[in-house]
Amino acid sequence: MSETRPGYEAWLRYAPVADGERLAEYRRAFASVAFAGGGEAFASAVSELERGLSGLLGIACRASVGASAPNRDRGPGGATAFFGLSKTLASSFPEESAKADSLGGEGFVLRFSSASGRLVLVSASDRGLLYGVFRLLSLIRRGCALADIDIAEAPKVPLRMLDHWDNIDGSVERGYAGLSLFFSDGRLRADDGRWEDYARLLASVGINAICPNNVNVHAAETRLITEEGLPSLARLAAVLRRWGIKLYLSVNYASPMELGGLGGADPLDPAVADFWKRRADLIYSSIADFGGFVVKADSEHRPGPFTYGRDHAQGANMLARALEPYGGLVIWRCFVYNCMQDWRDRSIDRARAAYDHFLPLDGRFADNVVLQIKNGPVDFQAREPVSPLFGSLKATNMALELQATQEYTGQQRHLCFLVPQWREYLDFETCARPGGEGSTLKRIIEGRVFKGPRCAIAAVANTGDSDCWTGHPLAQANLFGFGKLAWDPDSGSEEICSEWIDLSFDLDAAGKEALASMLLSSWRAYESYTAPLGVGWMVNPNHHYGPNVDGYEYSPWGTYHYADREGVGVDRTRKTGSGYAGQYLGRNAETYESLADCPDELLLFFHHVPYSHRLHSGKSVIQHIYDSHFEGAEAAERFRSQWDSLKGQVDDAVFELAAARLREQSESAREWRDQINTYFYRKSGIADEKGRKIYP
Ligand code: GCV
Repeated sequence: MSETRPGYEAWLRYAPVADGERLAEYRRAFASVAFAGGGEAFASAVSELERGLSGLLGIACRASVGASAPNRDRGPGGATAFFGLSKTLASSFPEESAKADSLGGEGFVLRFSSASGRLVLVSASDRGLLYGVFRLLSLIRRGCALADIDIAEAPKVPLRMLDHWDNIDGSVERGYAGLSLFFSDGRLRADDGRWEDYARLLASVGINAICPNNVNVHAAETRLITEEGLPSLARLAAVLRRWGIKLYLSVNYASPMELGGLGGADPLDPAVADFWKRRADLIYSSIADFGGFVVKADSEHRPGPFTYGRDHAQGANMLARALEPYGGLVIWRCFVYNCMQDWRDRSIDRARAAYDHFLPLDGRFADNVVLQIKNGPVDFQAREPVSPLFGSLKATNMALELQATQEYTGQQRHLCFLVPQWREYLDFETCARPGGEGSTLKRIIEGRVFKGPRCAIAAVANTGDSDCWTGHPLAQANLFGFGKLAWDPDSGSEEICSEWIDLSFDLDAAGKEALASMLLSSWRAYESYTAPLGVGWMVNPNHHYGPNVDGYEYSPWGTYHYADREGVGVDRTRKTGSGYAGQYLGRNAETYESLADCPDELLLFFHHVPYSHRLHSGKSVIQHIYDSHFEGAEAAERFRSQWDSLKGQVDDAVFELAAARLREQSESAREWRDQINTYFYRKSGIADEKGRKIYP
């Protein structure tokens, strides 16, 4: 299937190793391969190794598979590479097996011994074995010397999830990569092999859970958890299971009414609790390892417990009790705010909402409830501060929700590599611990600061049925990068970027450098030609693509910039504004509150300032707006020529596809530049110091 679909293999290309010496070394190491173990993902690990070695080394690896310990000795009948579960390899490789056991269910030990010439991969589980095989294949693809292979690792975040916003008619809310991979025409699609390929791709970067349907659960999707919907979902779950991925579902909070014929969905009504208990029994009778529910309640017109005068702890805990006997989770979203705000009413600040709703409930959620919190307080803008719920919630399981689908970051028509943005969020020090150190966002979602075992990271998926999965071939880097960061939130942007490039393309050194430079500068470029200094929005309403400075200014959505002839920005200080800055802890509250200390890139998120206000950079706000918009548009133009320099080194169809998108990006960036610059020139009447063309 892949041959006819440009970009389909993504980073699992397994293109032949070119270095002859290395090739010979690898071929020797895999002359005879022994596998020992079992489990759902075990067969996937075996087949992936065979597939990978055939592509990379051109050898048909003769994996001998058995449930018992293979013969460790070399020589006739002995193997050169051993892959197995710790319980089966314990007698042959005691040290590696003990280490693997200490790493838990998803960890692995991968080691080559130069003395014996043997390679061993051990894990306590079949899933860990699968992750180890993918790691080994990526090392081979990148030309790593066998003698350097000595890895013992486990994922740092237990639940690593992709949330699809797919509707059962096949459309995808905020989807920019074609139609749904899962649904079409009101039902689950027939599996044409793509689910398996998708699951492989996700497993290769350690993703271990997906939710296939939109958090906005409409009438038809509500029926997924019925006798008619579940058998087909069980088909999907079976494919995912082979790749260590659990299936979750978004559910409609009003299901007791829509499916159960009840008069309401009050979480304290025993009939409602009973409805969900019976529903859980039904679901688990079809999908024994079902992950749980994702719930968007009392948000953007979705039903929820507020209707019954109940709070979200009562709502979530009622569902949690139904899933608890099966080990299921309730992933309860904190994206709760008033979307019917009167723009005239300056006392309401949407940014405050999640904290105001959820902080008072800290400690009241059941153990199998995880609160899923968007990275920022508003909605996945190019730049937002980290949600102040992180650090403030101390007795609640938390999931960080990122958005890989580029709703507000160019809709996969613009190149915007989001890993550097996510890195900044993950490194944010929440100041939750006394002394204000040791409580970064990454440590919180690893479960190392507060309540932990169920902490999670999730991204809204950027995939669909487009040939290359992500619409824009270079947007694959965001999917790859999300998996890598979820596995290890300390991974660096440069390292993720260069690994993705190495695995996905065959570029010479200059080509690698050009592509890395494009990717690594793309988020800041996007930020600089769109809404300035953290103020956000300024996009066309509804579809959110392209500039429209006042598009949301007089709307009910709570997304304003308050530009007038004197200045721009939202006063969120305690002293004179909405008080949002006070939701942060310790020095963060002080920093954001203070006009003098607030970082430039978030200035207009926290303060309303005159255009003449001096930034830390030394520029006035208006000059920054002009400069950044000229520079951003220039960067987008530069991306085109950088990409052009790769012609001939990249598959033609992939090259053309990306080239067309980069052309569109540079045109769109010019439009952003001119609309934003003209708007602020007209408002302020202040000319560009550098005398560049600003349309009057
Ligand atoms: C799924 C934003 C998006 C909506 C999305 C919502 C959410 O408002 O524009 O499309 O709905 O976030 O995260 O629930």
